[in-house]
Amino acid sequence: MTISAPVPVATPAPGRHPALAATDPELAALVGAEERLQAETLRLIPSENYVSAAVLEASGTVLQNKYSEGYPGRRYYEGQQVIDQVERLAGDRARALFGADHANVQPYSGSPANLAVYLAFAQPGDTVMGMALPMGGHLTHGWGVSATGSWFRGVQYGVRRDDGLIDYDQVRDLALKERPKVLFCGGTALPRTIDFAAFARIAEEAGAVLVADIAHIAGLVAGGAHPSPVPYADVVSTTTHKTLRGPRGAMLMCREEHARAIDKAVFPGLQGGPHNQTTAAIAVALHEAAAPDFRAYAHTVVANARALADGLLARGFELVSGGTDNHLVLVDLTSRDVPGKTAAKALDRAGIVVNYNTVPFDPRKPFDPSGIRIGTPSLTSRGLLPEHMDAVAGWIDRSVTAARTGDEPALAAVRAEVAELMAAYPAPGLPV
Ligand code: DSN
Repeated sequence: MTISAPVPVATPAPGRHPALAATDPELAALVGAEERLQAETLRLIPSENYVSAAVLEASGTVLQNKYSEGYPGRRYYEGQQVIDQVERLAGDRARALFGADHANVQPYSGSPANLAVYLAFAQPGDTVMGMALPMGGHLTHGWGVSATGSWFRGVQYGVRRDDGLIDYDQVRDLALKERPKVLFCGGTALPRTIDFAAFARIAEEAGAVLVADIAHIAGLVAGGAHPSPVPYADVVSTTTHKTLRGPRGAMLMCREEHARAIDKAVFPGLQGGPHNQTTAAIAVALHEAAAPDFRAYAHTVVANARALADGLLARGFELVSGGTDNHLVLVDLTSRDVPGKTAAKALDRAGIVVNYNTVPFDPRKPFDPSGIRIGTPSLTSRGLLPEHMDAVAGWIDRSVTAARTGDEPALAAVRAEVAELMAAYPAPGLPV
């Protein structure tokens, strides 16, 4: 394997958490172990990333110490001279980056953000519509085991059996039949471009509020590597920690006409005080995402995913929808005769971190499904390029084969090769 010399992305100092080590060595050791794990492994979970050292610093500041229920200029606590500015900065940067009328940066994470959307636009028992979880949707898009599928009447669309793509005519038929109050598009295992204009036409015809959940692709949208839903959707919901590469948090953006309803639903409808240290770190991430090199990052994420998909296809893997347009690849392992969970666990032993995942029309149970889901946001943050993806596909191939035959030495050999490559590409924000 020939690998070109990497540009180091971070060289953090040793002895990184002295106060923590002195106060709680047990916890400090765990943090150190996680840092090592993140540094040494090839992390392919598409919803994960490496935040920058600046984002890490912002999320560990004394902003943590403040309570600030309410919104800038309208708080229920005094002493908000600085916090108001932090939250305004984050909101302004979100609006500027995505071109949205309004941004609420307070949701604690993606699920509370989506719950706030229901609170704003629906009553318990109302019909809501989203993509089914096993088809690539999210729990909070009305799936039965989630509050969103039990407090509301969730109707669900999927993808076509033959090509793994969304059938927009089918979505339209279902929406016109069911007349949902809220229609969600987006998901967690969708490898293809979402046609937001088509969803907007359907929502308008059906009289539904259209919510684009771009948690997975927010960084691609910000970097111009996926079309933006902002011109089409009433509300855009996103986490901030996936391709957007910020702290664990979320944002809701919407048209001006919905701003009051969304703000009221987040606070006081659903949440108490915002996590100000997270708001600050979101502001930093949005600042980073507005820089020209983030555009390059977003496009490289997609180029890497395509190259990885090609490498897997060349080795005979079956991919849902036949490939990818974005940051993720959904692999159906049925023809390899290895359950997804067995493969994911073997890959983990080989230093390659993925998650097992249902594939559309999966005959297996969600806790041991037929597929694995892999993505390129993290490895791209470490500086890997399309030229590296054939090696990654080769490691996945060898590990999946070893999973079937129980060949632990083969997994150990892959792990050593992975560690060697990762050592040459330091992780942002982690010790080298
Ligand atoms: N956001 C989901 C994921 O894609 O991992 C989990 O809810």
